[in-house]
Amino acid sequence: MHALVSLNLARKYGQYPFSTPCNHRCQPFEIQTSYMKTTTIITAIIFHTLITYGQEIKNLHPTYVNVLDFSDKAKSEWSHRDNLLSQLSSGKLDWDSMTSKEQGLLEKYGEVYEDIWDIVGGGCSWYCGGGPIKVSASSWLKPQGSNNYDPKNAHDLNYKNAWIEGVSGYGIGEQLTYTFSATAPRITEIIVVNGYVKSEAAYRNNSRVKQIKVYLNDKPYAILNLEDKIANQGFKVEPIGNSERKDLDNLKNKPNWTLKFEILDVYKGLKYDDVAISEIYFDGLDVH
Ligand SMILES: [Ca+2]
Ligand SMILES: [Ca+2]
Repeated sequence: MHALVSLNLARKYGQYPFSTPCNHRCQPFEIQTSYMKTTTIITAIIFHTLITYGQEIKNLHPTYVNVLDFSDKAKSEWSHRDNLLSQLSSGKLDWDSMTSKEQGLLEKYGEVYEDIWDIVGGGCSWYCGGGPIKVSASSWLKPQGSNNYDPKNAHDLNYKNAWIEGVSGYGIGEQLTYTFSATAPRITEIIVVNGYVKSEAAYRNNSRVKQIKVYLNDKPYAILNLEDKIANQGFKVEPIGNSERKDLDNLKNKPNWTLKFEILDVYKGLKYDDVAISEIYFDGLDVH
């Protein structure tokens, strides 16, 4: 009697001997097998995703951080430089009659830069070979007085004007997109001027970017980790762009390519949740 009860209980709870032909009583074992298969598949997917993600996306820190000086003292020196250059060009002054301090000033600031806000200057640069044909953004702040915060400000080669995202909160997920023609020279360095650098107060009161995710043709490419400084922050990258450049006709027929910069994390401003980027610009190959 006891043995029969045990067998019935075993049947009821799915512990039927494996050698017995399968029927509906086998279901608990099938469910267990199915569960194991599902777990194995999910684990494989997660593992694959981690490997793929790890291979595709680089976590980059700046290879240099060159601090910028927009203080009143620096502005006064630039103004003195402008005055000296104007006297030199009009013949009122020559190099030998300048004091060593004046000569030092001209050597420090050069003559290719238009003013203190000029990023690239009129000399030879990667921009002689072109640059992005368009800069767009997912949002931007409405103009305030004579200031605007349009996406083009992120690439006007001028430190004074900034792009500021226009959504409420800290703009996580907001994006800037740079479009390049197929013939654009290749990029080996992305340089970011973080925050609204036109003044110390504008920088501190507005928010800055801590991490930017870069997409190449909409595919994740790298994460840039930015320092909280008024500076040019340079990130070296493997050449981005078209490398087959000898056949110009063929190159021209290739599609445009894009670099997208997405805000991932921020340094919070003292007053505003407006996140600013004064400039993202480039250096690279294929020029001269
Ligand atoms: Ca700018
Ligand atoms: Ca905002």
